[in-house]
Amino acid sequence: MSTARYHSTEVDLDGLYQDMSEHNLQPLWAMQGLLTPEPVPRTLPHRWRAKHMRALGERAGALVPIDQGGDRRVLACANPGLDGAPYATATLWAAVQFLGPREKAPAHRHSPSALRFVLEGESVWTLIDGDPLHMAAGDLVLTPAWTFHEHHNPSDKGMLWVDVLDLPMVEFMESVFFEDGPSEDVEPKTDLQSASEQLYGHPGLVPAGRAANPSDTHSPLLAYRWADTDAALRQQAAHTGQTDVTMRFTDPVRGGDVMPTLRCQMRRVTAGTATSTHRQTGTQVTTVLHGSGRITVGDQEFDIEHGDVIAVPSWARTTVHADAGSEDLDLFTTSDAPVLNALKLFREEWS
Ligand code: GTQ
Ligand code: FE2
Repeated sequence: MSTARYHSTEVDLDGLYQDMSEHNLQPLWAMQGLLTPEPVPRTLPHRWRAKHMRALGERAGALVPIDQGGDRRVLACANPGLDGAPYATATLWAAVQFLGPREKAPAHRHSPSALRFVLEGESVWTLIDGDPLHMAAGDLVLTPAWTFHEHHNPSDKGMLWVDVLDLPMVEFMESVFFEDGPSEDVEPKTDLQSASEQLYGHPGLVPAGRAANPSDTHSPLLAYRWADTDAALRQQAAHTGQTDVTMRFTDPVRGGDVMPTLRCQMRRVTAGTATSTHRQTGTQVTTVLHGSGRITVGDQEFDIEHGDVIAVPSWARTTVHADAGSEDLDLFTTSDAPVLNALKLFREEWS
């Protein structure tokens, strides 16, 4: 493997480029598209349709038992701009995970941070460092970096959710670590409330004298329940009279985002209305929980409905239309904004 060889019609210069390439050196003066006036994303605007993912997931369920086909029945959203990489955007992994009746995805941990956003069902428990977290439609469940996690479905109904991970960022920083968990065959505890929610799940209250672990950089609250998110959106809309409202999921102890690399927000667009246009640096992945409509991302327009996943490239303008005569459009979005913020790269614009 050697580096790119630059060319010139001038014989001396061409010879210089040839010799430079032999020493793996390149001339900045001949490069183009390096310091661009604005971001030039490789990520393309894209929509993965729920109906396709569901049909293919069901086929995988029949063909790939979880114990044989690997640990997790996950269909990764692969952005067509990323040369075949299994990434939804340049910075975010997004996937749909299926867990059939009585299936279990075994314990493991990894340096990338993860979250699950539940599309359907209410039969799965995910254990985060042993703490059992129930998963039901509309819930957000965090799997912070390096926490052990495993998924159990003790029911006779299948279940489906969206995973988002910061894996592309961690891979880019050449810092991926993975470890299998101890394989025990004990049935997990299935308390209806996790320890994390018992301690940190009360609005405006955190346990005094029980400082969150100072080495933790993530929210000690690991589940954000749909009933709370729904009420917050409904009341924000009622109070402000706005037809486009957003709630950000935050760390109840430190304030700020739920995990160091990932920002999570839920947006509600009233049926029959359109939003103004927005763009931000960094990439986003959006999942449709309720309603239907259209989203314009850059120069693409996509019809969207429950379960669809949409990739938004950096600095691409987005506008949302919620269908009239349908439910309000509820959109769950994960972005890399905390990372861009920390690096002073975050910009956003409404128009
Ligand atoms: O459920 O633990 O989509 O480790 C990718 C990697 C899900 C998981 C993914 C994972 C998981
Ligand atoms: Fe995992």
